[in-house]
Amino acid sequence: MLDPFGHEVLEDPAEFHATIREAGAVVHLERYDVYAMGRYEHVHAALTDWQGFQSGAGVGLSNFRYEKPWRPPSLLLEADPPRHDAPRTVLTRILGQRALRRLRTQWMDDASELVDSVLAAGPSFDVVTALAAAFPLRVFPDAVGIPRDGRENLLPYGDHLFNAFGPHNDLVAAGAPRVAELSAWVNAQCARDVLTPDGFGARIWAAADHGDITHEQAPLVVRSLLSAGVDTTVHGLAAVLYAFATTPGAWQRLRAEPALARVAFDEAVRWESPVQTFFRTATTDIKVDDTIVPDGKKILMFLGAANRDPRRWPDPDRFDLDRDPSGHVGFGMGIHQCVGQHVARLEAEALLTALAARVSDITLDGSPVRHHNNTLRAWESLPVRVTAE
Ligand code: OW4
Repeated sequence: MLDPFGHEVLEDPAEFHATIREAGAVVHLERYDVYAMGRYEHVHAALTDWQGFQSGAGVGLSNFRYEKPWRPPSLLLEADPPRHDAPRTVLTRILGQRALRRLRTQWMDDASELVDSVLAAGPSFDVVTALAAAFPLRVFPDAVGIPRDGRENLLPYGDHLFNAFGPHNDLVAAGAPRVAELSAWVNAQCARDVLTPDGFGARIWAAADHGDITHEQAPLVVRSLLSAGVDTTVHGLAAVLYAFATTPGAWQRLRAEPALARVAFDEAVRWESPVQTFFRTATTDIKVDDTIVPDGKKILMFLGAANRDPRRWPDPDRFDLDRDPSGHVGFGMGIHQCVGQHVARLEAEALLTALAARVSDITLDGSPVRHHNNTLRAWESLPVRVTAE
């Protein structure tokens, strides 16, 4: 069997995903001694069963029962109830749709300004750097409230973090030299006195004052925003822009009905699954179909395979604005489901709306280049040509 974290699969996982789905509900991968799932039904069931499939032993390959984590575990991602719940409740409120209302106008204006400046430089550009990365980096760090200096560290930190959920392969080794420096910078941005008084970060500290979490927990909750909030949205936006550049008629459809921007983004998250995989750990011997997953073993859930499982999705490889993508597991499912998804959707809506108002066509203009990461499905470069009005 191929290495799910090898370059061949990272370049194009489709065939490997089909093999995993066809092999059964759950299949033992000898190379890593983990149990893999690729069918929607079973991935969904494992994500929902937080008591049987825990996160507290880590959601990467490394098993915190036996191995020391490379950084203090996330209070959200790498925790189980009851400890998970207080930080989760705090972030749910701070990142909820109601709380985001005050950002909406500003982000729509920011997106328009960014798109105008990109178009002013000409009709051909790399949509990853020019838009998919530029827009989140323009709005999200300000919304958290971190200083301007050092923001170039956010993407490399996230890239390494998402590599570190996988095995210790060449990708992790390549990131290792900068880990100490990047972690020190990220951790320093979580302190109360460096955060602006009106951002998500300040609200997390205010929740500590209010007694909802402890003051010791506050910086780690801020760290979750800086860990999970940048690379994910960059690659999610790249995915939806790639979908539009390669799906005949899709852009015209969005132009005719700009309110489709949000469902387009969700369909792209289903279709590309920017977060491809997460692990869980069996808390007891668990029977899945005819296989016993032994207590303490890691379960590798292929979100990307589940999101294209033909048992669940008609014509799954098609980016289709007429389907209802809700129920996809690209944001996870259950108690850990992406707490920042409304932020991501708002970023996507702002960027797509601004682009649709000014661009009548978008096509590839050269060969796209994948960025390989142990967890993320990503683009290094996506050259496009647009027709501006
Ligand atoms: C996808 C996620 C990813 C990476 C880090 C964290 C969360 C965190 N969610 O909480 O640090």
